[in-house]
Amino acid sequence: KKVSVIGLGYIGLPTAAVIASRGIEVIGVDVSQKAVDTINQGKVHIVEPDLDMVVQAAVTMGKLRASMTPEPADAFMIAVPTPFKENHQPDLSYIEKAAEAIAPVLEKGNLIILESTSPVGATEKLAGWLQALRPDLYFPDQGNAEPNIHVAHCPERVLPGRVLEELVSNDRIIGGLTPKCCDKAIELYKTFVRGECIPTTARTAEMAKLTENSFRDVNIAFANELSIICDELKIDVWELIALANRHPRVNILKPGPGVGGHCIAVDPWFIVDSAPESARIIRTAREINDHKPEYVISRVKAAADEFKRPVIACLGLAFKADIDDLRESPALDITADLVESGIGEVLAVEPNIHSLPECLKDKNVRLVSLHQALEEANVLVVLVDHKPFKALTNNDINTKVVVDTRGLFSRF
Ligand code: SAJ
Repeated sequence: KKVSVIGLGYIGLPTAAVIASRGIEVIGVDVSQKAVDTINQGKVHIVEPDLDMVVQAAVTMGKLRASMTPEPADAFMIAVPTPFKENHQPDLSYIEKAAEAIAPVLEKGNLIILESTSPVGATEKLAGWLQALRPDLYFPDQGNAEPNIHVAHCPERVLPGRVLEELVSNDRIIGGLTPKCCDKAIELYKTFVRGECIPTTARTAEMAKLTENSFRDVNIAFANELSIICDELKIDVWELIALANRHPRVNILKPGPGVGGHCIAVDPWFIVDSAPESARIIRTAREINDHKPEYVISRVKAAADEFKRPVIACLGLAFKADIDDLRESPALDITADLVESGIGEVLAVEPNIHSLPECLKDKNVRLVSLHQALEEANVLVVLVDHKPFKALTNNDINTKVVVDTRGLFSRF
């Protein structure tokens, strides 16, 4: 058996490496020559705990190889990005390009799995695109009585930072275009997944993935709204949530500086786009979370106003704790905005990176150590709950004005 993984990013590469580690021949396909070369040397181009070891082992064993051109295989797994466009509409162009790339090498009996998070209907669209490119094959859901190609949507659900563990242990939703597609996909996932593989339709699988991330987004929006209400009412929101969560049926998530990453802040829009009139709480949650950085900036400006020469230390740039991923990070946006506003000197502390990202380069901001920030700053803005920041004590900060979006220093 041979498996081809299309897209060797945060999901595709770990998936390819884990399948290869089970002794199955895997060909990874990517449009980036650099990514392909790096992987073929047994190295990785993305940061994820233990991924380097697994990739190196798979390449050394000769089970994993990367290429820019697809070749025939038994199964194709598509793990390409599905971002949204300016108007919050899903951009399926990467899936369409993947379809164009694999169409020429498809053969009767192949299994095609869409792993990318997708709006409802995308798997049917994918089958339609492939059918148009390969009229000699029979795709499911295209009015064919007996399809000879199988298509399923099996959304990835792994948490960045715990990908290798969750790839194997999480349950998988297997959304086939037909029951036979489900059976074929389950057979493949069973080779490396220890969790349960649960069959359903492709549309339900698409919606399930979007629902999981929207559930988080709505719950975080509730917490973010509470944090603003509590500021108004002079209540410590962290104490409040801890107390409310003592109730056996209440489980509020944590407020923060906003919601980052490329999943939770994106996927709810796919539901809103599909059902704009009905998706009211989901849309509002997105707006509340997107507004939170502005609120934090206004709090920092008020804090800086207390000083003649404000020196503002932004603790954390990443989108969440203990990772180096700055993409779609509210912490980075807040820091960049404070730098632009010119209200004072800005220091950035991000222990997981070695140089400032492009958007902060050549600007009036310095990347400093936590120690240096504590020496120089009079305003501390806690944006990420990285481990070294959690270790700070009230003694370290009690001479500063602190805007704490992560509840590290709540006093109760
Ligand atoms: N956040 C809060 N408060 C919380 C939890 C999170 O403000 O209580 C913020 C984080 O700081 C971060 C953002 O939300 O900015 C997202 O972080 P996360 O760790 O909750 O999730 P992601 O985006 O890293 O990964 C999510 C996961 N989805 C769910 O937990 C339902 C993961 O399982 C998915 O595979 C991933 O999205 C994806 O690829 O869709």
